[in-house]
Amino acid sequence: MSEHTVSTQPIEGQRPGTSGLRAKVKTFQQPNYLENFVQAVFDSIGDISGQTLVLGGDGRFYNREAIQTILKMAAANGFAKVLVGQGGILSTPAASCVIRKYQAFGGLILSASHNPAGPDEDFGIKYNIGNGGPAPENVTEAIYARTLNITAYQILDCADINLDEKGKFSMGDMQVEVIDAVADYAALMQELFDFDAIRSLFTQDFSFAFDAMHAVTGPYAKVIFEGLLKAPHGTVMNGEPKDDFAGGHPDPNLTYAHELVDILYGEDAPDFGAASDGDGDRNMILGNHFFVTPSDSLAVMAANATLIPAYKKGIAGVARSMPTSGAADRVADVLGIDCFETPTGWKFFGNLMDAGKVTLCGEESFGTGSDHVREKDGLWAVLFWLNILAVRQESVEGVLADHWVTYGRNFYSRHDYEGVDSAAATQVLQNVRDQFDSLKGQTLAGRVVQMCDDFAYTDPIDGSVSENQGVRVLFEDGSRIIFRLSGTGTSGATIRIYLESYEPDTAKHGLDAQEALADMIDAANHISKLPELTGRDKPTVIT
Ligand code: G16
Repeated sequence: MSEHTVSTQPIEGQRPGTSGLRAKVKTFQQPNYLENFVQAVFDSIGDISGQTLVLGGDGRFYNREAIQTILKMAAANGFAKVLVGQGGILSTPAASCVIRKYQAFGGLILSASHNPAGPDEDFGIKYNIGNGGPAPENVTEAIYARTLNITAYQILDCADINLDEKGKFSMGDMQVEVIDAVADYAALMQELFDFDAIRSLFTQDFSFAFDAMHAVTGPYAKVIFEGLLKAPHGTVMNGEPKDDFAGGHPDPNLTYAHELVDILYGEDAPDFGAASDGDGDRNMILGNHFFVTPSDSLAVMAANATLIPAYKKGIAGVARSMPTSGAADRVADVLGIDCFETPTGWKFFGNLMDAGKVTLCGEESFGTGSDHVREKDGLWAVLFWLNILAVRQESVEGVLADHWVTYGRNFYSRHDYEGVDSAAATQVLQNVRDQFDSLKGQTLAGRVVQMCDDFAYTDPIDGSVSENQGVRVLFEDGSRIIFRLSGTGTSGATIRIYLESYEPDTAKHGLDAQEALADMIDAANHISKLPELTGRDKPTVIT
C-alpha cells in the first residue's frame, strides 16, 4: 500500500452550482475530473488531518466507483476516519444527520438529485460542512478557485473496500466504518414525531401511497413506514433503488411522478400520497384528487407545528427562498415570528438555523425541512404531514381549505422551459431587465407594477452578499412574476418563471391555479418575449 502524488492539470467548468458540481457521468469519468474536484475540496476546507469525513450517495450509476476513489484520496490526504453508508448509500438528509450526530468535519454527498441516472445521464458531488449543511458560497468559491490552479492530487494505492459489509476496515492509517445507512436517520425521526399517533392512523380507515421512484428513499421508507409505523405492506411503491432509477426522472412533481399522480387522481384514490426524489431531500404531498403546492405545504407546517412533539413549544421563525410564495409570511405574521427571504439554494438557510433564528425552511422546488438537520428532508416532510393528519383527523384538502379561510390563498405556479439554448435564455431575462424603468407604474394583467429588480441578498448573520438571484416584477397588490435560470441543469439552460397572486376571497379559492394565474402567464410571456426567443409555446413542466 503506497501513497501517490499524481500530476494533473486544471479542468474547466468545475464551479459548483445551486447544489454542488453536477455533470454528465461521461464527464466525471474523464481522467482526473473527479480526482481534481475532490482534491480541490480537501485543499480548501481547512486542516483535515485526524478528522472524520462522512461519505455516501444516492446509489446512482458511478456511485460505487466514485466512493472507492474518494476513500483512497481521503486516506492519502490525512483523514483519520470515513463513515460510509452501507452499499455506498446515504440519502442527502441522512448524510446531514450522520455528520451532525458523529460531529464529523464534513461530508461528501454523491448525487445529482432528481436528474436522471445511468451511463449517459448525470452525476454530482457536493461538500457539506460540519453543521451538516451544504457548503456556503465562500467555501464553494474557494473550491472552484482551487480547481483552476491544481497541479497534483494524493491517492493511496490499495484494494477497494467491501461497501456491502457493515464494520470497520483499515485503509492505510485511515479507518473506514461502513454504517447502516438508515438506522441513525430513522432514530432521529422517532425523536421528532408522534409515531404512536401515526401508527394509530394506519389502523383507521386511512390509506397511503408513497412513491420512492426507484431512488434512494426506498429502504428508508420501508423501514419507517412499513416497519416502524406498520403501514400495510405495499404502501411503498418503486422501493428498490436502481442505479439508473429504472430509466425514470425521480423529481417528485405532477409531471415526473405521474405514476403516483394517476393513483391519487384515479378511482378509489388513497387519502394521502407522497413521493421523494433521487437523493431523498425533496417531497411532493398529495391528497385524494388534491395537490399541495410546496409553498402551501411550508405554510401549513408553520401553522400546525405545535401539533408535532418536536415543535410543540413553537417555532423560532421561518425562511423561504425568494421565488417561494408568500403563504408562509402570512402565517409568520399571525404567529408574530420572523420570516426570512433567501436566494434559491438550501445553503442559504444554514446560517439562520445555526443562529437559532428559524426552525422551518422551505422552497417552491419541493423542499421543506427544519433545524433537525441542515438539508431539506423528504421523508421528514411526509412524516410531518402524517402527524398533522393523525392529530387533526381531517383530509388533506380539508386542512388546506381551512388554512386558506384563515390566511387567504396565494395562487402559485412555476413554469419551466428545459433544455433551452443558453443565449436565448439569457436574453429572455435581459429583455425584462431592459424594461425595469418603463414597467414601473404600468398596468399588466390588471395590476400595477410597483417595482422591478435583480434580487440580491445580504446574509443577516455573516453579512455576505449574493447578487443576481432572480429578476423580479413586483405588483402593488403583492402579486409577483419572477424569472430565473436554473443552477442545477447539465445541458442547455432551464428558464423558470414563478407566478404568484394573492386571493383573500374564499369564494374564489376553489379555482384552478393555472386559471387564476392565466393573465399573469400572458404578461410574463409578453414582457420577456420568451415564445419568440425560444420557439416554445408551452412549458416543459408546470408545477
Ligand atoms: C437544489 C437546491 C435547492 C434548489 C433546487 C432548484 O435542489 O438544493 O435549494 O431550490 O436545487 O434549483 P434551481 O432552480 O437552481 O435548479 P436539489 O434537490 O436539486 O439538490
